[in-house]
Amino acid sequence: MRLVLLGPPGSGKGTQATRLKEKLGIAHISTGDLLRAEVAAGSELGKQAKAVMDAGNLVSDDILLGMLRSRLSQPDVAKGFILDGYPRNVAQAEALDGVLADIGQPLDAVVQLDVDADQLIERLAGRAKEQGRADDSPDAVRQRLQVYTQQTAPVVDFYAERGTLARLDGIGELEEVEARIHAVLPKAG
Ligand code: B4P
Repeated sequence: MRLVLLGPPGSGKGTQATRLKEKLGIAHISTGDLLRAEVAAGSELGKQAKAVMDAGNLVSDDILLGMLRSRLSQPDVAKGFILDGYPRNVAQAEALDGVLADIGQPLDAVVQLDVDADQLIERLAGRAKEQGRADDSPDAVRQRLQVYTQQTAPVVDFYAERGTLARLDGIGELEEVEARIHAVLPKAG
């Protein structure tokens, strides 16, 4: 299974990808986690990315594409993967097509988690209290939502036009949202 999870910040992409990874036995590739690992390691890339992320903006497409290519070349990806947080603009969606064509691993499904802005703001405020992530501050969240509307929402149309998109209600108990995702995934075999 090769799956892309789309949705605004706080829609539960990371939360659901973690659950699906266990059930489906496939790799979970979160570009947010990859970037945070670079920041934590204090690498040059991490230093460049930190200020951009903390302000709620997107890190450059070139950096992301390099990270993605390298992650997709690892052996665990052969069993399948859930891509969480990528693509975040149409240029990234087009780049992803190219990378997946190169490795002969086209997507099986694209799932969009729909959650309204009030609920997103509430969830991210909750996480800000629990985890203190700099990009969950009210200013950064406002910016992330704006970036989503301007740059990431067109990615939903990109996949809808190809007929590969399933749009789901991302509000509800974690188990309910997960069941909705399983229901739209193509059955193996
Ligand atoms: P991400 O790490 O992708 O952050 P996110 O959009 O906030 O996460 P997600 O939607 O996964 O929310 P989660 O499940 O955690 O990106 C962070 C930053 O990295 C970006 O702003 C950008 O700067 C950079 N970046 C990443 N990818 C990039 C790319 N491709 N290009 C450029 N830059 C990139 O859930 C959030 C909260 O909601 C949690 O507290 C969770 O417990 C709660 N929650 C989840 N499901 C719930 C439910 N059903 N009910 C109630 N609460 C729920």
